[in-house]
Amino acid sequence: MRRNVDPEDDLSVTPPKEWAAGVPAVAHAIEYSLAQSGARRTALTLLNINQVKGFDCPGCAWPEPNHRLKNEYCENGAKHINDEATTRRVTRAFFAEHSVAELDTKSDYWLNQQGRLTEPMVKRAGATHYEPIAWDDAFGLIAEELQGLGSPDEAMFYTSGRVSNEAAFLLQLFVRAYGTNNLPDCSNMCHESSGSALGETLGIGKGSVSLDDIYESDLVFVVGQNPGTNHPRMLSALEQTKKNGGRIVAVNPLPEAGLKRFKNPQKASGVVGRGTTLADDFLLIRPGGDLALFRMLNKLLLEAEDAAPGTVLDHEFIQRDTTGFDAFAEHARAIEWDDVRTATGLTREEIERVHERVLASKKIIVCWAMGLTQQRHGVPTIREIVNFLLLRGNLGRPGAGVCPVRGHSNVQGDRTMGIWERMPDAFLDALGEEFAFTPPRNHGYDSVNGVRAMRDGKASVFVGVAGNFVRAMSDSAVTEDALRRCRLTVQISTKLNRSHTVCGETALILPTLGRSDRDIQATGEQFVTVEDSMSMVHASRGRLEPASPDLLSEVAIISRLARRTLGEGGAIPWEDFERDYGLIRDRIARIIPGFEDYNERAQRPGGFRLPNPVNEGVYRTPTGKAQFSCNALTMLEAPDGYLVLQSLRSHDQWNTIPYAMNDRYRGIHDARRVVLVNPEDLAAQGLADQSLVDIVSVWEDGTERRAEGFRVVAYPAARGSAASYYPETNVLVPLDSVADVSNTPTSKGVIVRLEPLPDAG
Ligand SMILES: Nc1nc2c(c(=O)[nH]1)N[C@H]1C(S)=C(S)[C@@H](COP(=O)(O)OP(=O)(O)OC[C@H]3O[C@@H](n4cnc5c(=O)[nH]c(N)nc54)[C@H](O)[C@@H]3O)O[C@H]1N2
Ligand SMILES: Nc1nc2c(c(=O)[nH]1)N[C@H]1C(S)=C(S)[C@@H](COP(=O)(O)OP(=O)(O)OC[C@H]3O[C@@H](n4cnc5c(=O)[nH]c(N)nc54)[C@H](O)[C@@H]3O)O[C@H]1N2
Ligand code: SF4
Ligand SMILES: [Mo]
Repeated sequence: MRRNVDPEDDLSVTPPKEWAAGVPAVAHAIEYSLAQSGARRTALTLLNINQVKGFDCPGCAWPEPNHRLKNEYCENGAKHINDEATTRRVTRAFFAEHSVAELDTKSDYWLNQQGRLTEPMVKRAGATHYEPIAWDDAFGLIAEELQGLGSPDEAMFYTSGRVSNEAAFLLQLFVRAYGTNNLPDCSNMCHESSGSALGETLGIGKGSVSLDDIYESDLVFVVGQNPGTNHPRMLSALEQTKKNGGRIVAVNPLPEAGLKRFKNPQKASGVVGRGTTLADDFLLIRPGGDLALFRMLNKLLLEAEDAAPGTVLDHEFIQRDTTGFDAFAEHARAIEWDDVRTATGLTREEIERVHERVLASKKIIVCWAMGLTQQRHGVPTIREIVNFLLLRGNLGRPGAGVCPVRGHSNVQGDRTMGIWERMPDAFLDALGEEFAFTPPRNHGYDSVNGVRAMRDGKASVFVGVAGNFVRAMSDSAVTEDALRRCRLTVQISTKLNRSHTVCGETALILPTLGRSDRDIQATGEQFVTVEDSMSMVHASRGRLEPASPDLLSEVAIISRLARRTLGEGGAIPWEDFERDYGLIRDRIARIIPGFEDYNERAQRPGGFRLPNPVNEGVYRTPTGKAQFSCNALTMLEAPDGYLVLQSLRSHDQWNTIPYAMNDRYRGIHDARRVVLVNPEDLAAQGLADQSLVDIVSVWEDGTERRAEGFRVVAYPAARGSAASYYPETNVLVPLDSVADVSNTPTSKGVIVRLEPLPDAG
């Protein structure tokens, strides 16, 4: 399981940074760009990121402001785009030289550094190497496998959130016309808990706020999120909040630099000055303590209302827009300070200070990301946050609302387009009517159930559209074994990754255009569209010469595969869709609400915003109201000698792909196999700073999982917690360790012990 780390770890540690961004950030990005793509291409790519006539940044889902500057990107956006725009190439000669077994010993870093994929490749059953295959033969091979299955439910089609709306719409259409809802996606491992909790309580699984709301807010909570690394331009928005007099509360077990102070690289003051202090309060919470925190904040609000009736709660809103208040209020009052202290590790004073801020604020927004969603009780935690906002009517008005900050640049759009194993009947009805077929109704596999199905022999064909499923999923050993059991695995990818080396009996690599590549079809140059975290939909146009003349676009690959699998002449005009993406958008406009005049509106500067009914006081819940809920207190309890491990992102990686071995803001250099632990916890365990350990996780059924050879680093993290990078630590997350309701792997809540090793270094 352990693969070479390349380059070898050579750890050095400096004190964690107190601020994020500024000139070093930009300089680091340019350095990476030049190494990957040379000066001219670098200039061309950077000039086009997030420009009205350019392409959408393939990084995160944070929205672009309406008034765009010349350099409307961050350090990490520049790194992502240049990783795609690299001039390095993986050719047939490369695959002839390296066997699959040899490639499988290489690190994730090394695989990615080989460059862009250039032509379709096949690994035939029993073969040791990938060899070239013509596009038509590749489609024929997949079609034959799909047609030969006992049931369409024996195949699954994974999507990662970089896929455009057009490709995503075609994919789900193909998969449903073929006969299954097996559409697992990266959302299952990401914001599924947000979708579940918001869907239940507000009737729509999306955020309700816009960028203007962030600017206008009196108080923004940033919970379980590290924007300095993962949504860097969110810091510019928070800077604006502060400038307008708003306040920020950060809740996190790590004192993340980006939440503390920000030096804006787009402003002269950010380059030379001290920057803006962001978090007014920083709650260094124990992992998994957020449910207890928000329950206590809610109890304090109820008590404040008791003390001064009519002054604290928004009775009119509660009366008009919500249901379930009485039961909630009774339940909320039952929480005790002792339990909150144990669950959160926070003092009463810290929480009461935040409560005072809440009382002083008329417009509150709560932002969150993986620190909440990847906990076992992520769904009830987010429901409790909804309770918190409902109490004072912080929904559907300017400066207030829910803000799950989404990950991949189009992960939200993919869901809107129907990439979900459980799309509602209204969508399936409309789809079936438009294209004259009967979509299947039984729910498909999500990511966790997909692995179970492959493991148990119930599914044997895996098709991945973007992403790196085998490294993204939990329980690496189990997931790898499951994929190896498949008859056929197909990966539609831009770059080499582990999902190409851990593959089925027969395996295909289908190389495709990236966001930045020019996309020319029979009717001319095409654009695609994406939806950001705040429901803005807009066009994205590739500008660069494609990495190879043999690449097909995702739309072309899916259309041709559909024609081969389903046969010619059905009611779905696949060939026309491939020729003119505008025709795909016309169909989307006909069946998905909010997309009227799609082709025209997508091309306006900034695009258009999809309506969120919550902002009109409309709740698509069974009661037609926003739902208060009662959420039992759950906390993560590690036995003596154990810690709660979270697996997170370093500053120099994009999900499963390390770009370099550094995590600058946290002061980690030239190493990834590190685990950050509070010095007092290290002392209690008799471990010296920078000593070598295995991380061992224990699961309820008594099984143990091991990640070998990590250096402990004394770090000012919350007591009882540990942090280490993903994907190296995915081996520790049991497949059955999932969030209640959402089935999301609990990547942020793994109970582990650290076993000292004799130190060779
Ligand atoms: N540069 C870069 N940008 C990215 C990505 C990337 O890999 N690289 N990935 C993209 C994707 S797909 C996503 S989903 C987002 C992810 O964005 P984030 O959610 O910011 O990503 P993580 O690195 O997983 O960080 C989780 C944060 O939650 C905190 N945390 C962990 N457990 C808890 C807890 O129990 N309670 C609280 N309050 N906090 C907790 C951690 O300390 C950390 O600060 O980023 C997107 N943007
Ligand atoms: N332990 C742990 N596990 C986690 C997480 C965690 O925090 N901890 N986070 C989870 C989260 S939030 C997510 S979203 C998943 C991420 O899971 P994925 O989305 O599956 O993984 P990525 O690393 O983003 O995928 C990178 C690959 O995508 C391909 N690619 C890039 N751009 C394109 C493109 O434009 N088109 C195509 N076709 N392919 C492209 C490249 O080949 C590249 O190698 O991981 C999850 N897993
Ligand atoms: S904040 Fe996200 S979307 Fe914006 S430039 Fe940076 S990585 Fe790209
Ligand atoms: Mo994500």
